[in-house]
Amino acid sequence: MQNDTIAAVSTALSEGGIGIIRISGPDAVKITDRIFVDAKGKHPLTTYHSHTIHYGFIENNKQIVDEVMLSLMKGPKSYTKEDTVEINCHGGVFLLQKVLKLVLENGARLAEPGEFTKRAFLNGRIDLTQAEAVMDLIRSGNDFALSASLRQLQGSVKEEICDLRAKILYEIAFIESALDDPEHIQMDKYPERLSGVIRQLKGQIKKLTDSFENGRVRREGIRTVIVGKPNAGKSSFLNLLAGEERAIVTDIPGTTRDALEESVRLWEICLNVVDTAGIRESENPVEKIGVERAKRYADQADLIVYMVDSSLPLDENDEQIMELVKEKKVIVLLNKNDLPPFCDPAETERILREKIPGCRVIRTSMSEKSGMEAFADAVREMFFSGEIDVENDVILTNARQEEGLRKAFESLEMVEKSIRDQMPEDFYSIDLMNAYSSLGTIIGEEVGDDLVEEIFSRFCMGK
Ligand SMILES: Nc1nc2c(ncn2[C@@H]2O[C@H](COP(=O)(O)OP(=O)(O)OP(=O)(O)O)[C@@H](O)[C@H]2O)c(=O)[nH]1
Ligand SMILES: [Mg+2]
Repeated sequence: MQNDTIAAVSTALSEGGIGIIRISGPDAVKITDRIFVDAKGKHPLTTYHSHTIHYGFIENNKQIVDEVMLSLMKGPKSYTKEDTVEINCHGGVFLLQKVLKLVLENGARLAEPGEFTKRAFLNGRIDLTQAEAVMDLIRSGNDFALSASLRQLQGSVKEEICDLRAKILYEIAFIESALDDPEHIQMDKYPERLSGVIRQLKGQIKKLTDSFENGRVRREGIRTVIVGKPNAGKSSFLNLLAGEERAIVTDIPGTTRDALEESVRLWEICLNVVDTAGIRESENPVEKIGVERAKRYADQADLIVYMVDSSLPLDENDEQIMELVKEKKVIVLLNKNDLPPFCDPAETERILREKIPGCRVIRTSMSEKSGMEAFADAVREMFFSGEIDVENDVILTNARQEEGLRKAFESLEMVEKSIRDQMPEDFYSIDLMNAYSSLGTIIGEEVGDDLVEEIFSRFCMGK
């Protein structure tokens, strides 16, 4: 336990409704008691029970500084496991700073960035994975990152890693005891059995590593790829989403040649939108490359926006596109509905739904900027219903964690090699031990002090 008491403003410093000052450490109650009075002007803080909230005032030399609500959480049942007091002030940067200054003058020290979370970690309240999740939570720009962070906080990564480590430890223990007591523990068939275990462990690690990739995608947003024939209005759509003239728009079919990426926010959801070259048979070598690239992007998309010019008939190029995207999550935009349609839009819709099962169809006009709300609603609905959710397993969101997994994987491959080369059993345990400690770095067991410092110094102030 740390023996000093720290304090910081733990909400964003803005002219918001309320702001919170958090105080943690052995003297948290004593310090706050000096400046907090209840409605009767008494200093009752030391008589309050833990986990209670109180109305009162922050006072300085008998002058009221602010009217506050105060929460009291005595350790170990607090975030840091220490005595913690939170003062909910009325806000305003100036007032918050004034109250904080009073707290510091009365014996607390200003917390370093991330120091509350660091204490939570050092006091065993959370592991390193969870601590990093808090940091991501603070920073996360959108709700996907938020849900991933929240689940990490609940320790899903930790559980998975602990499970892996327990299995490895079992094998190490088995080998060690067999070497100690060869008369009673048989090793005859052991290499075969160990191979099986290693294969399974590698599979488990591989899954975690893959989820890292998804975690990255999540932070960046849903990979959304706009496809369609030339001139359908794809680049116009990107520009409308982006709110600026990102892509060149002309009435010449084949304007866009290269893929163009843009990050777009739809309320709480972040899309990573790629505008691509219009797909059609072409002899032009540059356009051909663009079309190939468009197809590749489409293949990797979480969400396809298929742009159709509804003033023109569906043709063989559309056939090709429908074939390309039929297994994807697709929103079809029947665009240019300011123009007379080529045929009854209902008929076009019917064909599209038949060719792309489960697709959604929205009528839009880029020139009149209509249909954008309906598009946003469709994306939200698909996301929140889980339809375009790539997240199903544990999600890793951090490069250091991935590094630990990679090393563990390599160590397990070394064990496999030793088995193949018929090396003596103690060779297995060396690499198993390495795998064990690499995995440990992910959850903060086996971490050097400097690494701990590094991670926590990246935290925001007051968390
Ligand atoms: N009337 C009308 N014209 C539109 C609409 N959307 C786009 N256009 C026009 O259609 C032409 C092509 O638009 P773009 O956005 O460049 O189409 P694109 O799909 O990116 O075309 P390529 O890059 O060639 O594949 C431009 O002249 C736009 O102004 C619409 O909703 N209504
Ligand atoms: Mg274009």
